[in-house]
Amino acid sequence: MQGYGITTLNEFIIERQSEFPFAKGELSRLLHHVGIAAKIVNKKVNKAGLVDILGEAGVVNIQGETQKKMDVFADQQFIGALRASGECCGFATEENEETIYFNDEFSKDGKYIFCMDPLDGSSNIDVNVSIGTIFSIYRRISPRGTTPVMEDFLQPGRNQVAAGYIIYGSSTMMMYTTGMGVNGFTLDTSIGEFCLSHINIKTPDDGTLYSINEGNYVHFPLGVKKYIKHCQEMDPDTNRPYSSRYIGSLVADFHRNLLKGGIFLYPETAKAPTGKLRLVYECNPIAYLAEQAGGKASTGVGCVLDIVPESLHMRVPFYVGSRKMVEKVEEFLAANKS
Ligand code: AHM
Ligand code: MG
Repeated sequence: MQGYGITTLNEFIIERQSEFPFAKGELSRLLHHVGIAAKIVNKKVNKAGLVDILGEAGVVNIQGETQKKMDVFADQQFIGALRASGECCGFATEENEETIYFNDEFSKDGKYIFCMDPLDGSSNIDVNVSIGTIFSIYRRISPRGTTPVMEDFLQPGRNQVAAGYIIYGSSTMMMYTTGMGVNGFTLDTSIGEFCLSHINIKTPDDGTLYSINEGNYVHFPLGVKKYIKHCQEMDPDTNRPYSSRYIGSLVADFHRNLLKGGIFLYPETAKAPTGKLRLVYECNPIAYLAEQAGGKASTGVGCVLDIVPESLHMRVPFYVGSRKMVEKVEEFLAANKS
């Protein structure tokens, strides 16, 4: 579609493939299929408000299937599309306790592991607030042609070969990185294509937005409490007080802060003593994007991407966004150990 003055996601993926020596097109095909699944899920998400009006929810449809919950639908769409690509040998998702793989030769030959949160922030669907899909891709460690093993899934975030998210918002966008910067594509619904709209995104080194669920304030570590006060204090030199912005959808909160400059915080709380967000398919992909855009992601004591996951659904405290803001909260945490 370049002749028309736009670059589609597929054009871009193919162009970029030549930057990787020895690339055989497998990752390109995989990303292409992510784009297809994203369009299908987008269509469904946009219909969410109509479901009740049309009387679809919970009833048996014409094929005899019961209407599925939106996050289960998204999960199945992505797994289905990526299985069809033949490039993935295994999946780990928020919707499934165990890893998923298929026992056919085609799937076993896949080179990649795909981890995702198919519909993050799904409690926001019913109220027309932005939600997202987060994904992370690893090269398998086990030999091709065999069934994937747990070590394939429990790799540190540094090993990611690609990561990204799709935000279903006032427009639908896909942002992804393959380790050479972050690029963003906006879905043009009139032609049904993701079109390059944000090239090589760099997040501001410092920002004026902080995003945290302050309802949990009394349970936060002392360092976080003090950091929040720091954000609220007056200091014209550093543009404080900062503004508080919290949607409660990680993708939407991160996306805004990435473009405008800010920090997202989800510390440990009484209800979530090791944090709420999942390392493998929420924090790692977002951390990789943040670093690729010049930002930073921390657990408060170290880099998110360096952690070797202990289990598929492991949770960690998560601080991500503009580099200087993340470093500042780390300073507060180090100086106020409880
Ligand atoms: P989910 O995976 O069950 O949707 O939960 C993850 C979401 C994130 O999108 C968001 O950052 C966080 O939960 C909000 O949690 P809280 O409601 O505790 O502020
Ligand atoms: Mg989630």
